Amino acid sequence: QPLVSDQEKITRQEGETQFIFDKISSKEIPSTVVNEDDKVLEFRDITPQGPVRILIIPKVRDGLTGLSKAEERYINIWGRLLYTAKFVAKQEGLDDGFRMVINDGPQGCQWVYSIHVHLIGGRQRNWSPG
Ligand code: DGP
Repeated sequence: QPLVSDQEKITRQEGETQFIFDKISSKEIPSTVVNEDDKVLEFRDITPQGPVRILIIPKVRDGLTGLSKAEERYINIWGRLLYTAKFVAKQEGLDDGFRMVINDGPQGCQWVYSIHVHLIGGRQRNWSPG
């Protein structure tokens, strides 16, 4: 069973990276939603790279494109993304642990310039990530 639909992949190719998650948040672009409330949305990453790959985004991001652009007033948004991971991890059965990743800028391999955190789990990881 694929984690994401073909329709979602096609839509992604046509999208703009800075706004793609805004469209996912507004449901203009379909995604496989794991959970949501009034502040955050969690959905499965389109890239099939492991058993559990989830993206956590804020419903309101205030134009913020990445961690390097953050200012103090965004602390609550970032805190909410990280705190949310605890509940998603439990829901996904990641009782033995998981990893959180934030990519920033070209050297950090950021692809989508709209704030998000990765929740990665479901198999043993190594350190350092390389
Ligand atoms: P990064 O910017 O490097 O943190 O990576 C962004 C992630 O977003 C990448 O792992 C693939 C995922 N992604 C990109 N476009 C879409 C999309 O349209 N739908 C979903 N579900 N995931 C996407």
